[in-house]
Amino acid sequence: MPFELPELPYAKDALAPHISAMTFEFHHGKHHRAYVDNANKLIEGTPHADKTLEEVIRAAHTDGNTALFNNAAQVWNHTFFWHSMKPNGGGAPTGELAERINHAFGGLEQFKEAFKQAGVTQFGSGWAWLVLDNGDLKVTKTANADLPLVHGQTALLTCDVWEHAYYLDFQNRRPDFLQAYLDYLINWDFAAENLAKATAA
Ligand code: MN3
Repeated sequence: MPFELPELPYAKDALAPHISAMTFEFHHGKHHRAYVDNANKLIEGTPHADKTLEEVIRAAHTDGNTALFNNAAQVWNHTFFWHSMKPNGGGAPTGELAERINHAFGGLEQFKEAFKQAGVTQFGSGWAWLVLDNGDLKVTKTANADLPLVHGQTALLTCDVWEHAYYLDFQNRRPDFLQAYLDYLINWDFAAENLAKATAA
């Protein structure tokens, strides 16, 4: 079954003024769609055609199939990124996630600083992540399409720091984009769901 471009989990103007409808028109409508279309072209008629997206990502990584890995991983990364944000996001985590954030980073403000630093210092294109790694929460960054799935980690949240993610709204000010993500957009409910799934397994 070919992969499909998932709908955004909110209206494309729902995260304005931080992320504009225009950004979503390009980022979801053009960039994300292109990754879906390219991945589908690369799996058509191959043994990958019947695999899940995660299976394709792992296989392409193992096989060193860079074109397929990049496109399939970017399909996954973008879907995960849309859910990592919500209208009226931000605020603070609660419950077990809040306890784990405090334990791992010393507090919410320290987490936000570490996450922002990861995003700002990712040279060129990539992603900042909150992950579960061997039972511990960590902030990481990856280049280009790389993702926690192939590093034995479970992703809890991500922010896209490719220029196409923020240039229309923030121009070159990547730190301001990351600050807006952390203060107004971050979806702690999604992170808590991902943590619950990972720790129940
Ligand atoms: Mn992107």
